[in-house]
Amino acid sequence: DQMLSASFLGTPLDRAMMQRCIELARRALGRTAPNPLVGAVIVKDGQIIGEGFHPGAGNPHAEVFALREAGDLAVGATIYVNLEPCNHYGRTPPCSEALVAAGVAKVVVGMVDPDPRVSGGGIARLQQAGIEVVVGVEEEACRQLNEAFIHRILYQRPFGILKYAMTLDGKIATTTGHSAWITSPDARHIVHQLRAACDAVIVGGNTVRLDNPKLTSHQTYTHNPLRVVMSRNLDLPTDAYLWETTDAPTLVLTEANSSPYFQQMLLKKNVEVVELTPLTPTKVMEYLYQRNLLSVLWECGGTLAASAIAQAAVQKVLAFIAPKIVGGKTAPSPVGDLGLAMMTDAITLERVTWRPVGSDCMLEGYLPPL
Ligand code: AOF
Ligand code: ZN
Repeated sequence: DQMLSASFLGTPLDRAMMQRCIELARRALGRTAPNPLVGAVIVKDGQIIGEGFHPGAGNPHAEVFALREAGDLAVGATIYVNLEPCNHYGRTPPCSEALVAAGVAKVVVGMVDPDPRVSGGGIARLQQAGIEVVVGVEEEACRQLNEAFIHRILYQRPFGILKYAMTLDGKIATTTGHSAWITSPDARHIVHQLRAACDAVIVGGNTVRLDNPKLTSHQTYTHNPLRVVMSRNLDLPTDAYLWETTDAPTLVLTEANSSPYFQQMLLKKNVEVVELTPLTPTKVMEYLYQRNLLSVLWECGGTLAASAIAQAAVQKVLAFIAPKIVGGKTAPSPVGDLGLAMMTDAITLERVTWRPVGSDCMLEGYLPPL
C-alpha cells in the first residue's frame, strides 16, 4: 500500500532527523515569505555535526548554515533536508553545488521542490556527482509544513485560511453584533499563534466597525502579520486600533475614487492605502501574491467569508466551536450566502481533524482543491 510504504520510508534515525529538520525550519515560521520553511541536519557516525534553517528571503538557505557549522567534517557525511536542495542561481547560489563541493556522501530529502526552477534538478545534480539521494522520508509532514509554499507555487496565489469562532448554535455574534468573547482564552491563544505564522490577516469594514480588532499576534517576540482591511467605500471609523501602526503595519484596500479625505487621514497615520477595482477576494489574492505573501488568514465576517470561499481564496478552514447557545433569528453566522439550494451541493471539507482546546472544539479541514 502506497501510503503505508511512504510513511515508513527511511530508518527510524532518518525519520527522526527529518523531524528535526522540520522543527528547525519552524523557527522561521511566518518570516520566510515568499520562500519555503527549510531545515537541514548533517549527521556523521550517528552524531549531529551541523544544523541550520532558512531565516527568510535573501538569507542563505538551510543547507548553507548546516554546512558552515559542520565545516570539514561534512566530508562523507549525510545531510537531511525537508525540501530538495536548490539547483539555481536565485537570491543565493545553488545548494546542490555547495553540497557537492563539501563532499557529502548522502542526501536525504523530504520532498521534491515544486518550484519549477528546481523541481528534480537539484536531486539530478547531486546524483550526477555520485552522491546517494533518498527522497520522500516523512514526506507527508514535509508537505504539511510547506503547504502554503506549495499552493503559492502551483496556483500563483497565497494560501488562504478561513478562521472563525462560533457558538454551538452557529452564531458569530448576537443580534446586536456583540461578539467578545465566544471562545475560551486557550482558543484565542492559538489564534494569536496562527497570526504569527501568517503573512496577512484580512477583515472587512464591518469587522472594523463592530469589533475594532487589533489583529496582532500579541506576542511581541514573534512576528505580526500585515493587517489588511477591505473596504469599497471607506465607510470606516476615524478611530480604530488598526490605524495604530506602531506594532504592526496596516493596509487598507479600497476602490478607485473612494473618499480622498479618509485616504488622506489614513496616510497621515502611516496606514497604507491601495486601490483595487473591483475590490474582490480574487483581486486581493492576486495582489497579495505579487506582494510575495505565502499565507493569508481570513478573519472576516460571513459576507466576505462567503465571497472568499466562492472565489477560491480559501483553502483551509479553522473553526472554533464554543459550547454556548446565544440564539437570535438574525444573529450572524460564519458564512453568508453561497447560493446553494440543495444539501447535496454543500462544500465538503477533506482531511478533517478536531480536538478540544480549553472548553472549545477546534475543527480543521481543507476545501476540495481548485
Ligand atoms: C529557501 N531556503 O533553505 C531552500 C530553498 O531566491 P532564493 O535564492 O532564496 O531561492 C528560493 C528557492 O530556493 C525556493 O523557492 C526553493 O525552491 C529553493 N530552496 N529556498 O528559501 C532554503 N532550500
Ligand atoms: Zn538552496
